[in-house]
Amino acid sequence: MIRLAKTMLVMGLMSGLCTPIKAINPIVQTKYTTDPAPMVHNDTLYVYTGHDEDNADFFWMQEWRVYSTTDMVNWTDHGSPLAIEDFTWGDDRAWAPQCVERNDKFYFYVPLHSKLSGGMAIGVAVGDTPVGPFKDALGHPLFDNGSWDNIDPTVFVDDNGKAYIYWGNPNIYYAELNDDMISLKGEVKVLEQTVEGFGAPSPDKRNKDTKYKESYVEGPWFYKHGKNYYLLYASGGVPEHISYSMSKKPFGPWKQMGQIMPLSDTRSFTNHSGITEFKGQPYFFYHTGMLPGGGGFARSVAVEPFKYNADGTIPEILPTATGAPAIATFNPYRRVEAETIAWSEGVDTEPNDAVGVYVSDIHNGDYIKVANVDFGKRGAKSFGASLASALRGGTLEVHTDSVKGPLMAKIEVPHTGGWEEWKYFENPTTANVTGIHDVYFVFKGRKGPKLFNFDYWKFE
Ligand code: FUB
Repeated sequence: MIRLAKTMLVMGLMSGLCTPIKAINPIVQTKYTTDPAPMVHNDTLYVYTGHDEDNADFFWMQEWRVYSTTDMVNWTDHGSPLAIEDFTWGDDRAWAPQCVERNDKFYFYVPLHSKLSGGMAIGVAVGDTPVGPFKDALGHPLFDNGSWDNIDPTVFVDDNGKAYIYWGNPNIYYAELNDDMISLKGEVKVLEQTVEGFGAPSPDKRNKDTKYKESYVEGPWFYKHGKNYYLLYASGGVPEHISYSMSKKPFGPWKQMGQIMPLSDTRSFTNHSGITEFKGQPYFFYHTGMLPGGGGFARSVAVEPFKYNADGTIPEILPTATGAPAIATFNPYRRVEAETIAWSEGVDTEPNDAVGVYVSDIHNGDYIKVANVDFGKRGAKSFGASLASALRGGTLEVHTDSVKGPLMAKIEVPHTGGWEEWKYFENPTTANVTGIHDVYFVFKGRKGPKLFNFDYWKFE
């Protein structure tokens, strides 16, 4: 669990703003998240991430996670639908993933350490929904030759149905995928890097005494916008910034186009990017070390909106704490998973078989913010929530506009018989709130112990 005692200060410093309350970056505060891979499906934007363990001293990563949004400010935690354990042939390093859709199936490409070869390998899992469950599609790696280069797969399905995969550190590998998305068509090739194409020659041809500013390192992100193909990548050695190359064809020739996200003090020596367009707006995803306790092995995913230049090039994008503005209001008159969060402090999430992901580790003073909630013209009459406590519970207060804003509803949570013994509690609201507000679920109780777990809520 990540305690966010200094969060607001950090966010304020990062953005230079004095209104840190508007921070949405990093987009997940309950866990350290890495290597974002966005994907839009229907009306929802999903982000697939890695997960840095607390107190790690390397990328000892064990699972991949999924988060989604429909408004760009409130993110739902879908837990971890894929982990090292799902690949019998892999044993460590759940590094940068990407999930793509084809023919109503979702193909989840991942790098992980191979027990078979002793190097890194590329695996592919398949699922029927964007949030899984996912299963190893092959029972063996998609590509495994014993090399440590095999990390960070990126896949793109072109307008003509052809699918391509790129990956690699420090070499860039590429191949075409068959229509089944789980086998390679032809040989895997190594891309010849040049100064013109990638800011530096291929690694074995680089001059040791030359500093190549934009040289390719890792984390490719391959996609098309308009008539141009793009390969974004972490560049310049360590610490990394994000650069990109463009081409008129899927396999080049590539032209290096400069930096997208220059080096800045984000406390992470890696960066990893992904781009998608959602409801007509392009978004750039990346990671920083900007949560409290964050750093090189405790990274967090962030997002910035941007606009392509008229010629298709990408402008410089700087990390901010404010991130992307809301593109829709939030409807409170339905069951909402408690793990749908614009900002939180102190809490964590956990899964169980009965209810899926829920909010856990709730202590006195912790809170969850849900942004841009539209109560309409008439307001809400009652508030209900599904809660569980193995101890003496505590109080769930609902405030508007800030942690200490007007009280709108309150539930005294008793002992329910266990941390996963859920009971639904409902009370009349204490104030008639109309219009659009940020809502804060503020948790109060005895200092020290966990108070209760929180599964979902609803206004009537
Ligand atoms: O997250 C582990 C590794 O760090 C990724 O595979 C790289 O892209 C870098 O972000």
